[in-house]
This record gives sequence, C-alpha cells and structure tokens, in this order.
Amino acid sequence: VGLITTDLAERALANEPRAVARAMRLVDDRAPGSRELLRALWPHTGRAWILGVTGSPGVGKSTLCDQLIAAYRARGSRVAVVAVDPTSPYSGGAILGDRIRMSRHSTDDGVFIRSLATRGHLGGLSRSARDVVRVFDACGYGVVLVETVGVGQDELEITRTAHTNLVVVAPGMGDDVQALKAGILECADVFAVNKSDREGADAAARDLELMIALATESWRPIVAQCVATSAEGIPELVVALERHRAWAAGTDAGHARRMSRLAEEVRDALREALIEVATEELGERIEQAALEVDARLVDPYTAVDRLTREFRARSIR
Ligand SMILES: Nc1nc2c(ncn2[C@@H]2O[C@H](COP(=O)(O)OP(=O)(O)OP(=O)(O)O)[C@@H](O)[C@H]2O)c(=O)[nH]1
Ligand SMILES: [Mg+2]
Repeated sequence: VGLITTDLAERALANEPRAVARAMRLVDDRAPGSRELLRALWPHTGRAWILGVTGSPGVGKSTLCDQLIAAYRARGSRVAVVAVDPTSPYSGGAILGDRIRMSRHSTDDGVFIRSLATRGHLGGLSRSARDVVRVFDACGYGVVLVETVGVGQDELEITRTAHTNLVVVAPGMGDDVQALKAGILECADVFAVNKSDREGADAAARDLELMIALATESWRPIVAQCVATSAEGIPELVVALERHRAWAAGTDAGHARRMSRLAEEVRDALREALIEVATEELGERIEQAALEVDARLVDPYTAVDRLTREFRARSIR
C-alpha cells in the first residue's frame, strides 16, 4: 500500500488527470491507503481558496458556479467543483443537473468537477467533502467551489470547511429570508440574490440588508444581486467574494475563525479515535455496566463515571 500511495501522490501532485481522479476515488471510498495518501498530500495543501455555494434546490447554484468557474479561469486560476448531493444515495437528478449547467467547461483541463453523494453514514459526507477538497488543494486547484443544498446537519458542517460561504437565494421561490434555515444564515459571508431578472429581487435584497444590519460579527455579509443565466452582476459578486477572501486571509478575526475550525476538526477526530481506543480497552466492562444499569444496581451516569475512571487508570499504567 505504501509504495502505491506514494507513487499515486506523486502523480496526482504532478497533476496527471487520471491520478487525480484515482486519488479522489480512493479518498471518497476511504479505501485502504487513503489516509497515507492524505498524509502525503498534506504538506502541499493550504493554498486553495475554498468557496462554499449553498442554497435551496433550484435557486441557481450550479448556474452560478458555472459563471464563477469562467470568472476565475479568466483570472488564470485552476478551478475545482465539489457538487454535493445529499438527497440521493445514487447519482441522481441533482448531480446530473449540476453537470449539465457546468458542461461548457468539461473540455477545459483547468477545471475538475467531482460529485459526492450520500452514503448513509452521518458525518460521512462532510468528511468526504473535506478530504476531496484537500486533494484538489494539493493538486494545485487555486479555487475550490463546494456546491451544497445546505439542508442537513452534514451540509451545515460542510460550510465550516469553506473559507468563504456564498448563500444563494432567489425571489419568489418560497425561500425568501424568513424561510432560510438559521444555521445557513449564520454561515453566510456573502449573499447572492440570484434570478434578479424576476420580480421580488429588490425586496429580497432589502430583507437581507435589514437582517444583516443586526449582525454583530466582525465581518458584515455583503448582498449582491445577479442573474446567473446572463452573467449580469457576476463581476460585482466576484468583488464581494474577493473582499471576504482578503478579510479571511488578512485579519486577526479571519485567522481566529480558521483556527477555531481546525481545532474543531482535531476535536472531532480525537473523539472518534478516543471512542475506538476506549471501546477496545474497556471491552466487556461496557456490557457489564449495561447489565448493572439494567438491574438498577447503578445509574447510567455513575456507570459512565466509573468506566471513565477505569479507562484513565488503565491508560496511565
Ligand atoms: N430566470 C433565471 N433563471 C435562472 C437564473 N439562474 C438559474 N436559473 C435557472 O434556474 C434553474 C435551476 O438552476 P440550477 O443552477 O440548476 O439551480 P441549483 O440551485 O444548482 O439546483 P439544484 O442543484 O438542483 O439544487 C435552471 O433552469 C436555470 O436555468 C437566473 O438568474 N434567472
Ligand atoms: Mg445544482
């Protein structure tokens, strides 16, 4: 495994398309060797700008991504897209739609589009997305777009891996400001009021501005109106996104945000590792405790306290 992954890492870093694709699959499947691969790639990460694109179904996220790909390609960046579909366990309609909207870039070898579908395990999607983003980052994609509908917990987590979060709304789709999920609102750095060729766009933008006026964070979200199908308003949207990118990279508050997210990731990984070690170490003591709890010899809280103490004592030894 070691030799194969080293070779694969080298070829992916040299940007061989087939190696990049294989690395992606390996990481997405969490196949043997995927950890080694991510380890080998890690020193090459940290250069990409990760832009989350979130919003209700059909607001125009993919069409907007298509425009953003064009804008950043024109600036000379290589662009990757991770299209996350939380709804179907198999590559379903949404992913097909995503690909069609961005199809004019399919022959551009500076653009890589990768779809991710739910596999049914909680937390799995956000971890896959994070790891896939890292592969792109290491392979020299300067801009990585992550498109999600932002409905579930998993997807809210995905927004936490982005440096900048673009929340897309559209007028007259019942997904006006009031209907936005609280978690999505909190993660928004820039709002795009897309489909501004339709009635109600000004009102939606006004509602957002009113809501933002109450924000107390050090970054105040920017609202930009656009029409993704005609590219109207896209240059202004890019300016807004770039302002946030500069804020995230260049201010103490931006740095603090990045650090708190990384700390969170380390804590998550630690939680997972600790539960594995503890389960192995305590073995049948866990089932014993369950029996004692069932027999009302002990309450579950005390039982867990005891197991924790026991685990500590064992690991000190
Ligand atoms: N009138 C108008 N239609 C738009 C605009 N942007 C996108 N659309 C249309 O809206 C529909 C949905 O666009 P998508 O880009 O697929 O939307 P999405 O948010 O990616 O959809 P899902 O991935 O399925 O959630 C398509 O028919 C687009 O052509 C716009 O600015 N104005
Ligand atoms: Mg889409």
